[in-house]
Amino acid sequence: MPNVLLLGGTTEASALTQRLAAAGIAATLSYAGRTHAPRAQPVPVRIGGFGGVEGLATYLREHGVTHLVDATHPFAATMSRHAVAAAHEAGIPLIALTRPAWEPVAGDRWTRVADIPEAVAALEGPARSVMLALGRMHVEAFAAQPQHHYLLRFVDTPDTPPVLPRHSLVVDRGPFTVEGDRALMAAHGIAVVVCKNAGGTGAAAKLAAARALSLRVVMIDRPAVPERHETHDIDAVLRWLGHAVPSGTERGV
Ligand code: 3Y8
Ligand code: NAP
Repeated sequence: MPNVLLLGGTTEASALTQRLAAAGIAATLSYAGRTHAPRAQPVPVRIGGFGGVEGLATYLREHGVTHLVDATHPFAATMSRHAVAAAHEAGIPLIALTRPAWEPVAGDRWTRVADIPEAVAALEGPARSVMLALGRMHVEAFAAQPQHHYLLRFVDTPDTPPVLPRHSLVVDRGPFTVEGDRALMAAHGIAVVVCKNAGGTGAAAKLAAARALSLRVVMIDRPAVPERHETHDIDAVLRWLGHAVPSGTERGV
């Protein structure tokens, strides 16, 4: 019987834990511990880093993990690199459950950039209202463009106020809605939205909202992750675990 370690923190990871619990497959969901109250899960949860590749390899061996599923966010590149290395070291199979990158559609006004520093550089110019839909970890970099009024959205109330001289803060966890994001952007007179190409459904609302308001979007491309067995389909993960998925069941997210 499989004993799965699932590296989580995404909508897809949460959808997979529901399917694993329903199938009676032993699984543990792992969070880094970035948020105060992560979503409750129908499987046991562990919270905190493993202590690098060695720590994860030791965890895999000591807990008799038979399958490693990396369902982390596409920008959690360090975790994904460690997962590939530790699975190899511990001699257990790994699959990544990811979501396709977002692609621009008619009406989108995207400026694609490679990383956070390029996103900061793309904000050169006169003061505007800018929505930083990037969470908490990268806010400091934007102090290099202090002329703007920034709208920030964090999962938790920060212990110390953000360093940007002019900012408004919204504390909200996704998944978000188009109506909600559109109203938020209109209320703050947003001219530009900065976001990561997260893909998936949990954060896509802001793209549709920006399109409806004809706003510029600075879209940060994903960091590189190592070659690995990868799927976008939850049913494929269950089949990979040796679980017969009846044909015609609902598709994974
Ligand atoms: C701790 C677990 C679920 C998963 C929900 C998804 C959707 C909502 C959208 C915006 C963008 C952002 C941010 C975001 C989204 C989902 C998903 C997703 C983006 C939780 C969660 C954890 C985190 C960590 C957090 C980061 C932050 C990033 C906010 C839980 C809610 C901006 C990414 O305060 C901090 O330190 C927050 C850190 C990494 C990026 C950053 O730099 O601040 N996610 N987000 C996970 C852990 O500890 O291992 O608390 O329940 C999960 C989710 N966040 O089960 O429903 O699938 O992507 N998360 C981005 O996409 O740019 C918000 O505001 O529009
Ligand atoms: P990261 O930079 O790739 O990883 C940094 C370190 O955090 C890892 O080396 C590991 O510590 C620990 N870590 C990361 N994910 C973990 C997990 N699921 N379980 C246990 N330890 C984990 O990671 P990140 O970008 O900060 O993302 C952290 C978490 O937030 C992940 O669960 C990710 O899915 C989620 N998330 C991130 C984003 C984002 O924008 N980055 C967006 C949504 C959700 P050790 O080296 O000590 O093992």
